[in-house]
Amino acid sequence: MTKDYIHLKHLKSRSYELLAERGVSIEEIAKIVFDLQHSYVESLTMQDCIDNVHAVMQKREVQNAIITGIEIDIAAEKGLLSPLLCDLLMRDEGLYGIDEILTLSIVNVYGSIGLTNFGYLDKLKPGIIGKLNDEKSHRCNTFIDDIVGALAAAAASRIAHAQPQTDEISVPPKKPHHF
Ligand SMILES: [Ca+2]
Repeated sequence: MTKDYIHLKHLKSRSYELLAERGVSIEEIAKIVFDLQHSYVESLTMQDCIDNVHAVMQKREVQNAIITGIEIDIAAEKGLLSPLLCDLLMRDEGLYGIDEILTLSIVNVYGSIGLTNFGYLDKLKPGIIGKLNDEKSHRCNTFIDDIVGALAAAAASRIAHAQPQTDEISVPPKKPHHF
C-alpha cells in the first residue's frame, strides 16, 4: 500500500466522520437529492440517491472541501481563531462569502447543473440544510450548510448526467469528464 493511498483513505474516513459529528447523515443529503431529481428521473430510488452521494464523497477535492470547511466551523465555535474571524463566522456574516467559494470545488465537479442546483438549495434550504441554518444561534454552521447543499447539488448533477458509477479516486480518470 503506498503512502498516498493510505493518505486518501484517511481523507475519506475523516470526511464521513466530520459530517456525522456535526449531525449530518448521508441519508438526509440523499433525501434532498431525491426531491431535486425524482421528477426528472422516473425510476429514481432513495438508494440511487444514497449511492450517488457516496460517489461524490469519493472525490478528493470534495473531501478536501468537507474537511477544511467543517474544521473551520469547529475552530470558530471553540474560539480558536482570531476574535475578528470567530465573530464573522459565528454570525455567518452575509458578505463573508468564502464558505460559498470553498464549496464551489464540490459543485464544479459535475458541471454547471451543479451550480444551478446549489443556488436553488441555498435559497430554499430544504431538510437538513434548514436544520443547520436554524442551529446557527448556538453553533457555527457557516461552512457546513453550504457543504451539504453542494454535496446534494453535485449528487443530483451526477444523476442528471447519468455518469457511469465508476468514479474511483484510486484510479486516475483515463478521459476527461463529460459535462
Ligand atoms: Ca454558509
